[in-house]
Amino acid sequence: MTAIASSGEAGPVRLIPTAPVAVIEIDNPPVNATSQAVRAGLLTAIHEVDCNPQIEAVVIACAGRTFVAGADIREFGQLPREPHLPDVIDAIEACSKPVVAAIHGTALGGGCEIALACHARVAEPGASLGLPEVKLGLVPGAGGTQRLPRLVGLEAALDLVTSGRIVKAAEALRLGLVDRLSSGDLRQDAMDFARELTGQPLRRTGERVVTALDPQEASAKVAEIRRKARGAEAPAKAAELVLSSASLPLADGMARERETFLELRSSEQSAALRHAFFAEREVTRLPGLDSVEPRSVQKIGIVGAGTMGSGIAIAFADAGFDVKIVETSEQALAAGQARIADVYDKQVASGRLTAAAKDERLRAIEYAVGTSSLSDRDLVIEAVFEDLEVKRALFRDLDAFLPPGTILATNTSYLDISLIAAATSRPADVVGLHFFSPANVMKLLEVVRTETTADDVVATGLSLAKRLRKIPVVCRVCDGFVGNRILSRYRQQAEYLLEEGALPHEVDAALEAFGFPMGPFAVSDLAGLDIAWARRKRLAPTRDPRERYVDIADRLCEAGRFGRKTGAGWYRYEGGKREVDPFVTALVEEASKRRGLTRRQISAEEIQSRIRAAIVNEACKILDERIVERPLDVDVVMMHGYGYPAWRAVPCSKRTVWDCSRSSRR
Ligand code: T1G
Repeated sequence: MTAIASSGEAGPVRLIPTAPVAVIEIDNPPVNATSQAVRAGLLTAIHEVDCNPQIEAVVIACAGRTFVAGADIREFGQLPREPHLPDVIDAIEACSKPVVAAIHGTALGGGCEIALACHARVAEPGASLGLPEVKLGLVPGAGGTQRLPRLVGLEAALDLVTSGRIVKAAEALRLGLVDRLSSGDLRQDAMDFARELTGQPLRRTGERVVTALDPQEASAKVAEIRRKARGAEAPAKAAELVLSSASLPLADGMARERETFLELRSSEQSAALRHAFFAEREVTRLPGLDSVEPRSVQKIGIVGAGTMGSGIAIAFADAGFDVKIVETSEQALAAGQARIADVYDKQVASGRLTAAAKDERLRAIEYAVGTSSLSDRDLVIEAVFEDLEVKRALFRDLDAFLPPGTILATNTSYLDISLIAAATSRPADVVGLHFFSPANVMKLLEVVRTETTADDVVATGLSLAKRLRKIPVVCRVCDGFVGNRILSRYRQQAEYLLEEGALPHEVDAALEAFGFPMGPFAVSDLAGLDIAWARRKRLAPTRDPRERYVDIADRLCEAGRFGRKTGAGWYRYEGGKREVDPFVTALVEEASKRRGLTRRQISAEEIQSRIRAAIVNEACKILDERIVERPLDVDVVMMHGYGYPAWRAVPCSKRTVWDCSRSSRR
């Protein structure tokens, strides 16, 4: 084997010159990203193939776990170094001999673009492909917006490029993105296919023609993409580039694409999204825990089959754990079992789950009345009524019979876990695992450690999160931990704005324009106002009388308006449609009068900057109190717990803090 190097020594690309079909193998762990060395090695190898008369065709394959998963994102902050990926990819397409891509794992971004430039593509059935650049605030920068429509047509290309959606091999085959699925030996199948193509006219993707969309249909699609992007720049720019593939020659389209890519790569939105990408991975590594072995956990016990308990049971069953969920009565247990079955039925009905998979998941969940059947569990998590004494009593009972080493976890949202742990003889085995509702959907998991929680228990929380395919954030005990603590400040500022002149739908609209999926008042109506009301009433005796307290939500609850579930809350819901309610407007105006405030028009910009400042201010206090180790911990909580738009420069990024300090000086 000849190791092809970019600079004389063995590099990450080697040419295996087996005749008549050679293999170019990329080996650049962990995901074969197209670093400068890979690009240089690829270019050298493809030229070698072109010049070697013994080689009649070539396969591009990757070692390790995946085909090329994209350009090396870590290089984006540096000066671009030649050879640039578009040039390497053009050389692949221009090769005088058939080039076939052998795809396993995830061919993403630049990896998908390499595959697009090959003359054919073979994929393993378990492989997936996509152009997720918009999720990094970019557009494909090496021909994706021009070659994908030439293979799959404009409609499919618009969907994939502007959403960043990743498709499995079967769908890729249906779309024409992949030519064949491998029945066994991927490389051999690709080499056989390359051999078949020898001597035939080469199928260069760039030479294909794209059928244009009707101009009205095209502009309607771009408008819809822009609306869905809620201020993110990349999707609409990507749409324009994809549409241009129907009217521009390849070289012109590529030039325009490259210009847009370079412009976005230096944008603040892309810098924020790249920070978010690496933060989501860095957050799973806690300083001081990297050498700590997590405990072995397979059998999970869940106490409480309500909304949270059922969601947690589904999350663990989906991840392949053995689950036993218990309640205090047959009736409550049956209600939980029905709730779980309903979730799976909906997934089967929507095609997201097969009936066989549903049955397998349901078989993984056992049900029982009472806690005594949990004695064989490796970890027991409670999701019972949010009351400290109820939880302390439960942990005291569990502690009496659970074997040593079993972890006791609480799903409490607010309560002091140290006090719950103190009710047991094993405080080191007690940890918070705070799921966000719906627990089987939301990615965020707050792993809450007390001063006595053992390191290996915290490490177990991190390991469980990975198996659950969730994103963990380790934090210490305080009221509301990270997410709910910031959320209460966010909501408090939103209610101050009501007293000063804004209305609920104006605050919601401003924050949805900022990029949140839903404003705070609409979210409250969805979650139910009664839950927070119960907490406010519990905390009332200890509330600081000096702190400005807005009682509008209390008055809504006193009027029986708990949100969607009662047909009215901050809004009125006629047939499920959210409508502004004059009753609420009157309540808000009356609150201003009681506060002695003259209402004023408040702009969306003021609403956005005050809410952002409230979030950042509380985040800084959390960091100052060492509730979390790093600013990125807060960023990840806000993104994955509350839908904070990552492209806006997440709460604790330098840019946000600077913006907030500047706006507070105005
Ligand atoms: N560049 C650099 N490092 C990367 C990387 C990338 N593209 N992708 C992953 N890593 C690192 C990651 O930080 C982690 O490192 C390790 O690999 C494992 O990743 C020109 C411009 C491929 C589905 O957006 O979606 O191509 O933390 O923990 O869960 O048009 O990684 O161990 O030190 O995520 O198995 C487009 C991004 C780039 C794909 C694997 N490509 N990556 O998931 O492992 S822009 C992407 C992923 C581009 C072109 C444009 C996932 C994965 P560490 P991981 P995983």
